[in-house]
Amino acid sequence: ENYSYDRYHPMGEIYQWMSQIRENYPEVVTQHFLGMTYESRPMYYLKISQPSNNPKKILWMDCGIHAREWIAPAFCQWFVKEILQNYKDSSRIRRLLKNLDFYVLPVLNIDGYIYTWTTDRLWRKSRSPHDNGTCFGTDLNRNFNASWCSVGASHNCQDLTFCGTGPESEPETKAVSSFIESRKENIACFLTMHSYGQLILLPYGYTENKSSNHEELVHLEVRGDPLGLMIGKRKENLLEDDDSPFPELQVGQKAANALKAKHGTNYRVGSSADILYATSGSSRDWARDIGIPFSYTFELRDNGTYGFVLPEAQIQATCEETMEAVLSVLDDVYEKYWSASRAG
Ligand code: 0X9
Ligand code: ZN
Repeated sequence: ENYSYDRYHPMGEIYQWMSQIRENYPEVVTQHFLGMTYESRPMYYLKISQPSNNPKKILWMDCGIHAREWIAPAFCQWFVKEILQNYKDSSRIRRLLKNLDFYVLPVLNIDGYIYTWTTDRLWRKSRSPHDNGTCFGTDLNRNFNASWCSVGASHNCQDLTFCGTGPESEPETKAVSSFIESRKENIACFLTMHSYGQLILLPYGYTENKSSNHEELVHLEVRGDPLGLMIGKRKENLLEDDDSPFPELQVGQKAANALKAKHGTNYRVGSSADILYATSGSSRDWARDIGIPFSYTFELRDNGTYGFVLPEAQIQATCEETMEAVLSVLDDVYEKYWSASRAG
């Protein structure tokens, strides 16, 4: 109720916030255990769900895979708050919740996040020990099973981009990937929130040579399309207009426009390898590889003035504009899956 969403919060307060939210909104929110961190802390996600007769899809959103990117967990909490405060009155949010359940993991890298509060504000990785305890931490966004440790990642534990001892070697990665894998047929949208850089990034980071549109089609064909909504449409798009930008790009660009309309903040949109740098083992590429259609990495404010240490005075505006972008993506996900097939 009186939680300050324009402040950063230590992990203990975020755990309390989750309990409070679930108690305040029992009819829409449930809290679920996902797994344990290396240091044996429980990982929970919140599920926001409304009863509906429609076959629902899932939005997955995680924040704080990188410990020092504090604005990301702040956004996950903001997002949950906004949805809960508005779902009764906002027809836009009601429409989304009729068709989508929201799964929100506010802090993925809990051990690292705590370490940034207690010891080293700029810590990035997890906290598992390696090389006989001489160095610590895996970059969890290099630890997924997507062209693991091939580019933009390191086998040396001293490095910021240490990929771990194998794909999914870290318990935090494993917890997320097992869960996503078990629900993948139903996940329509995968969003992973980072900072900084003001970017909306789409697959791929590990190669410049894979067209996401064609890949998506292949995956949908392989795994089937139980609702019968995607394959035909995508094929049609591809045949009719095959030099148009990929839908992921259009959807991302529209989201960046919606974001900018709020406070004037400029974002760039593109594939990771094209507009940022090559990375392997990222969660977003992995999500795409297992067939999740709308997969994005968001890099929130700023552009380097404060970097990871974004002042609390910017939390509200950052979250407000990011909310616009995320809702824009979700509106498009809704359009792709439901509205055309239902005549409005
Ligand atoms: O390097 C990263 O993991 C992300 N940047 S950050 O400054 N937040 O660490 C970018 C990840 C982009 N995603 C992929 N390349 N897959
Ligand atoms: Zn990051």
